[in-house]
Parts: sequence; structure tokens; C-alpha cells
Amino acid sequence: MKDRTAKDQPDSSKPSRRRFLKSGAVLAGVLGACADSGNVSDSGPRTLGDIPSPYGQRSTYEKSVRYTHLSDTPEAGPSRTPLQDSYGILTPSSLHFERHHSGVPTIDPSQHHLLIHGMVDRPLVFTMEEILRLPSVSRIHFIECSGNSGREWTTPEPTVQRTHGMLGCSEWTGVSLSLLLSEVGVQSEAKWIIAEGADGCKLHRSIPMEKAMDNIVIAYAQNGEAIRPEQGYPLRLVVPGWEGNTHVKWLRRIKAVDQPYMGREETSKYTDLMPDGKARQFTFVMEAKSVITFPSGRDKLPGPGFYEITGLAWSGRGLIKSVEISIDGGQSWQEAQFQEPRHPVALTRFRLPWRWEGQEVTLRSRCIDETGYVQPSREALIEARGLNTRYHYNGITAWRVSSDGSVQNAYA
Ligand SMILES: Nc1nc2c(c(=O)[nH]1)N[C@H]1C(S)=C(S)[C@@H](COP(=O)(O)O)O[C@H]1N2
Ligand SMILES: [Mo]
Repeated sequence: MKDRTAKDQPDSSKPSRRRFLKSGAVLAGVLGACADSGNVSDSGPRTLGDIPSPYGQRSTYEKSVRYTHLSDTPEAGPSRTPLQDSYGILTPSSLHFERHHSGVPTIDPSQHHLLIHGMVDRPLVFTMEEILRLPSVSRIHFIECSGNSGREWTTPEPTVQRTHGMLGCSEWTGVSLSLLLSEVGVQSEAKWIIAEGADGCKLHRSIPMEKAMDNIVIAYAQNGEAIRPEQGYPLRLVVPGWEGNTHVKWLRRIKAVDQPYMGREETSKYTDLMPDGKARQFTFVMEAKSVITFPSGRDKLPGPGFYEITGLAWSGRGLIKSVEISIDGGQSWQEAQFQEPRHPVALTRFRLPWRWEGQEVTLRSRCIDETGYVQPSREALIEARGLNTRYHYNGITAWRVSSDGSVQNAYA
């Protein structure tokens, strides 16, 4: 059985939960399949195990991995988080999706610098040692590539790792960008910053000064240790709630300027071509989205009985306020329970106990964020935005459970 803390327990005052408990013997299907304890032998050899090791490894029995589908330019290809195997809200750093435009550079932190210049009173160069001495902040935030779920517009994919895996959530630690900007003294004509990475393509993005002064973190740590090379070692931007591309990795330069640079990543890429032929630009915020991670595409339910439907919801605009689940093709919806505490602009775990009777069903999740924004259906999203773009897909996902227990993307 899973170990649950008191906080993690569903709120028993919720009517849906009460109804469910009243229906009785909910765990019968699961517990019936467990061997009775009389069959467990205690006569195995009493040998010594392994000695302590300097850096941890997971059990050799655990096989969950990032998914990659590499092209002719593998250094530019993404890898995807195995969301189907995820628990709770944090993504293990070793399984966090990767997206690089020119491969992962190897950077010696003793040689790395961060330059802040442009329209500022006192341009400064920081060494890593200096950055590590400054006041720090830690925050839990998701990062989602705006190309995540991009194939759901036209050619939906079979598994949740492939539909939603360009998504991760970590505890990020670093220095507030606003602190460094106040140290250098930003001039009043400076309306944007350009953030630049130290990788081969020197990836750069223009970010409005208002956001730069708000809540951006210059992060050097992820989940309690130094950021991994794939995630931007030794320094990256974390831009809460904004599309992944703005979270510039291997950060080496910030320039205060009076207008956006119109670089590749904000003109040719990461713009959204609308049905009328005009493109939306600087669509930074990742709108509310949710997906059921179990059961999900290519799972196979062993038979009728108890299951916990679970998944993730998130919004670039703050807290997730509610998640509803439909098991009847979108006709009726019931409230899921949250893992608490919830964090703004972070993955939020939801759960709903469910008894599958063995019939064909279609499972959907729909979230609402604290601004009142409701995750749209796939049909409504396509109606509003057309099919010209691959970015910012946040429509509802539907998983069809067939009577043999196999699960498929209902839109595939
Ligand atoms: N310097 C640099 N920063 C970068 C990129 C890059 O190629 N180079 N890719 C961006 C994109 S498109 C995304 S979605 C995120 C992915 O972050 P991750 O690889 O840590 O998951 O990093 C962004 N930052
Ligand atoms: Mo991205």
C-alpha cells in the first residue's frame, strides 16, 4: 500500500468521497489479489548488503527512462519526462525532460561568468563564487516547453510521456534577478532584458523588464543539488509560468535594452500562426492544463476493480483551484482531490478513487486556475486557434479504456 500522510488524505467532508466510501469494499479487487502472509518465507540467507556509496543510484530493478526520438540533428532533439511513472509533484533531476538547440555544453564553474550590462549605471561581472555568496531563494515551479503536446493539434500521440513529457517540476534555488538588477542600477529607458546562454547557439530571449523585476530566479540548484548539465549547469533562468524557451540555460549574459531583439526564438520560432494568417508574438504565459497520468495511453488494466485515477495540473498564472474528472465521455464531471500543499505555478497532483466495472470508458481531466480560467476542450481550442501552430496546446486529453483494459489516446 502507498504510505499517505494525514495531509495527503482526501478531504472526507467532500460529498463525492463520502458517496464513494459508502459504496463499500472499495479495495476488494486490489486486496483480493494479494498473497496471504502465510506464504511469505523468512528463511532466506542472512548475508550482509552493500556498503554506503558516495553518490546514490536507484534500484537496478527500476527502468523508467526519458523518451527520445532523435532526428538527423540529435543535439537539437528533446527528451521527455516519464510522467506515467511519476509520483507526487517533483520530477527527479535525472528524469527531467531536456530541450537543447545545440547540445549540452561542458562548463567549468570556475571559468563561468555572468555579465549584466547595457542600459545600466554600473555594469557588473559575477563569478560563480560571488553569485553563491548572495542572498538566496528557493521555489517550486514547473517548466514546460511551449511545444509540449504540439502534435495533439493534428496527429495525437499514444502515451502521456509523448503527449505531455516536455514538462518537469523542481525546487529551484538561486538569486532573485531583481536583486542583481537593482545592484547594477537599471536606467529608466530600459524596457526589456536580453538573456543569453553560453551554448553553441548562444540561445537568447527578450523578456520585458516588468517580468525581470518581478519573480525571475537565476538558479544554480535543482532539487537540493547543483543543476545538472542538461538543465543549464552552472546557471539558468527560471521564469515562473512562462514558456520553457525563456528559461535560458548556461546563462552568461543579461543586457538591459530599450526594445526586444527579435531573435530567432521569438520570430521564426515560438510565435503562433493564427487562422487569419497573422502570428501572435511573445505569448509567454503557459495557460492552465491538466492530464491524467494513470491510467494513460498504453497502460493495460488487469481487470475490473479498484483503481486510483491520478494526474497533474498546472497553470502559469498561479494556483490550480480545481480539477474535475469525467468518466463518461465529458457528460458529467466530479471533483478530484489534491495533494497538499499546493504551490503556485507548480505541478499539482490530483487523485480520484475509481471502481472500473469492465466497460469501455473515456477518462478526461479539466482544470480551473485561480484566475477562473477553465482548460478548454480540444474542439474549442482548435476552433479558436486553428491548426497552423504547434505551440501552446492546452486542450483536454481523453484516454479511452477498452473493455479488455487497454488504454489509448481517444483522439489518436
Ligand atoms: N541556452 C539555452 N537555453 C535554453 C535552451 C537552449 O537550447 N539553450 N532551450 C530552451 C527550451 S526550448 C526549453 S523548453 C527549456 C528546457 O529546459 P530543460 O532542458 O531544463 O528541460 O530550456 C530553454 N533554455
Ligand atoms: Mo522549448
